[in-house]
This record gives sequence, structure tokens and C-alpha cells, in this order.
Amino acid sequence: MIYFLSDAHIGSRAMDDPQHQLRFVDLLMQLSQDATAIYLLGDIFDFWSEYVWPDKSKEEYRPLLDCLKSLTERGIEVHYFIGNHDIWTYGWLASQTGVTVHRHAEVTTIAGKQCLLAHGDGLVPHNYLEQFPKQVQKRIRSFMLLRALFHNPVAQTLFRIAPPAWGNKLGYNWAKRSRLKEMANPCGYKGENREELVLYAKEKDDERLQFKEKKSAIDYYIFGHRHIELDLELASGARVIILGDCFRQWTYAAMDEQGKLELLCIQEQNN
Ligand SMILES: [Mn+2]
Repeated sequence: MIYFLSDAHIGSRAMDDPQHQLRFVDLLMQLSQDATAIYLLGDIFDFWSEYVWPDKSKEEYRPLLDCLKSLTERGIEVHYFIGNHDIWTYGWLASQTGVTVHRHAEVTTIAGKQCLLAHGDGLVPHNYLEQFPKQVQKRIRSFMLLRALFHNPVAQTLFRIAPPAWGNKLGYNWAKRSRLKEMANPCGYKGENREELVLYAKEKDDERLQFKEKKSAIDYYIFGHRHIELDLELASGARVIILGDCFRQWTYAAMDEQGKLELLCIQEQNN
């Protein structure tokens, strides 16, 4: 089996659950019994940043780091796509655990199926902004600017050379505010014509249809980020999967060797 999980937000200062990391580790260990590969699609940590200085605070994540290491040592491929909360890894996470880090959306063949995998932040269709009133456009633009800053190599270098205690204070507080905001005001599924990742997938489908000979059709678009569960079939037959999360909904996707994919919830597994 191949498993897809996202948005555990381990270490969040907004959630007071000392068992959270261990529950996630338990889930991974359970899945590892028949897993050949595990795809972690972003925001596994609520805030993850590596510095040029030693950072003892990472010991907090020892259970998960050891778990990931044990999975890769057993020959299970673990793919780690960065989200918007764990952008700042520069090799330490990979060297500690053996995971393969992916920094961008990728199309890859899994169990014979063409899959487009990404966390999902920043993926919007073309001319996306134009449909909104000026005020909303301004807000979206400032989010996009912040995202560009987070991905900017110069800003990243400056942040890396900061003392870890400062960087972490700033980062955990930013992540906490974003989590509290989201929990107080969760944004459910916006519908097929308004959900950014669905619109993005539809646009990609159209693009690929135009280049039929060169590019094969996508079977599954698999994303995290939105903390909603979605399994939607497009007109092309492709399916858009949004994974939910691993702190409130405890959902993930499983694909068998024939490429059949389903969304599951941890409760269903336990029963
Ligand atoms: Mn996210």
C-alpha cells in the first residue's frame, strides 16, 4: 500500500495535546505494516526551521524523527513535501531521517497512476485574482507577498543565521496565530467553482489535454493544506483528493498496488 498524509501540525503551540505527536507516530507505525511508500504532503510540523547553529529544541520531535528514520531504514520510501509551515529545511531533516524532501509540486507515477502531488499553498489558476473585489485582491496579494518572502533565498539565509531561540519564538508564534485563526473560523469546502485547488486541477487538466501527445493525463491530484476532506471526480475522469488533516479529522489516503485510492479516517481503521 501507498499512503498519503498531510497537515499534522506537530508542535503547534495552539493545541494543548501532549499525545498528538505520539498518536501521529502510532498511525505511521500502523500504516508501515503494509506500506511500500509514504507521502507526507506538507505541514507535518506546525513550524520547522533549520539554523546554522545547533538547535536543541528539535529534541521535542525525537519520537517522530526516530519513527521516520525507522521507516526509511526498513526500506519504506518516505517522501516529504514541504508545506507553508515547514519550508525552512535545508538538509538536516533528510540527513536525520532518510526522507526525500520535495520543494515543489511534482507529477509522478505511483502504482501505474499519474499523480500530481503538492501541499497546495500558492497553487491558484491563472487570472484567479480578477474575480475578486479590490479589497479582497489586496488581502490575497499580501498573503502572496508573505509567501514570496518565506521562499526568498536571501530572507531564508538571514533567518538561518539568526539565533534559533529568536527564530523559533517568531515562527511558533506566527504558526500559533494562524492555527488559532483557522480553528476559530474554519473555512469549509467552497464548492467546485470556487475551491482554488479544484480550479487549479481543472486548469492543469485542460492544459494537458491540449498537449495530449506529450503529456499523459493525470489520474489523481492529491493535496493537503486546506484541512478539508475532498474526493471529487472531474469531467476528465481525474480525481481531486484533499487529504483532511492529522490533528482534528485524522484522515489520510491509501492506494493499493492496482492504483485504487480511497480516503480513510483513523477511526475506521481502528474499528
Ligand atoms: Mn498548509
